[in-house]
Amino acid sequence: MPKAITLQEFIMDSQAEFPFVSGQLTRLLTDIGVAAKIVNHQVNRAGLAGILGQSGSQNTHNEDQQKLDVFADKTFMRILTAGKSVAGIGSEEQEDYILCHDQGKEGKYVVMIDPLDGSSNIDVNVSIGTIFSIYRRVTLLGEPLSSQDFLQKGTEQVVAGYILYGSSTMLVYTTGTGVNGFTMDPAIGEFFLSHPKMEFPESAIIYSINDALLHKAPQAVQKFIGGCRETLGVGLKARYIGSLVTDFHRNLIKGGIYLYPSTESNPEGKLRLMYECNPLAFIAQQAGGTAENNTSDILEIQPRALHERSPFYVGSRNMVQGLRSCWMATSGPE
Ligand code: AHM
Ligand code: MG
Repeated sequence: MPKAITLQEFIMDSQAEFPFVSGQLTRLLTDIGVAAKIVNHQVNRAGLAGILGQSGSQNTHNEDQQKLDVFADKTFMRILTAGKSVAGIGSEEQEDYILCHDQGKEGKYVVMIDPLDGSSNIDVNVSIGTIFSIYRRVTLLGEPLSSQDFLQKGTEQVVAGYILYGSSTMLVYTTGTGVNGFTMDPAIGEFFLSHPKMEFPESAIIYSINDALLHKAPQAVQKFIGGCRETLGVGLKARYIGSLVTDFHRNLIKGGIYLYPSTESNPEGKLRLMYECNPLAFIAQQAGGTAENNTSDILEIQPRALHERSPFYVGSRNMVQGLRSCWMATSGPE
């Protein structure tokens, strides 16, 4: 039997293979793995540890924070700010970006993170996750960070990944040379390479959308879903968990599309460009898929604000292209 490869070994081997992966990035990825283990431990104990339910506070989006949201945010912040690699962090749970090490003068990287995605599913014991991406700083080392370090296009991501706290705990990430997935062995608390070179399968079989939004979605999305429904039973299946990271992961393995559309009341949709759309768009692209909003490639959007939202259609290339044909067949983006 071949020797199992740990996450740490894989990260170290990648460092030798790809010159841009510096020692700092290796340490940063290792820190994310450590924080993931701590959050995973707490997620698994949630029902016993008195940390189910709301924390009593709201995040910057006026959404009620769950106790686990706050715990996950604090854990990632504590571990990432303690290392020397990170100059600044943008978190879905924090109003403004966080500067590390003397106004962000040290550290080559900026991290964007959704510490606990799918938090409405915590109390019902359904899979949730963490989504992250890493960018190189734009301002020179030794200078304070500025907003331009945080508002970078998705094309500038150096690493993107997610941790899925599911029936098993997985860490999936890309450094721009394919996507690899690692599964935690809970007995020893170690991630092992379990899903090398992940790619969307050629045949896509799943579409995922919150059906209650459909009548308010653009005509193109309605037309596309109408087409999917016509093939129900003979090909496609509808699946929607309500944790983006979980819906995305399933569709990556089985083939499919995830849609969170714009609506009249929320023309920008719900999902956040920097914390959710960009990282998953980069992973999708590296796995042979693609991601768009109503008008353009997600990775090409120039962000204007840290907490900017975007409609999000991500998954197998043929299905996203099918949606694009619907935009063209209707009068275009509304
Ligand atoms: P969160 O980051 O606060 O958990 O919100 C994002 C979540 C996604 O995980 C999920 O796909 C979506 O919101 C579900 O929204 P809805 O309940 O409107 O379908
Ligand atoms: Mg989220």
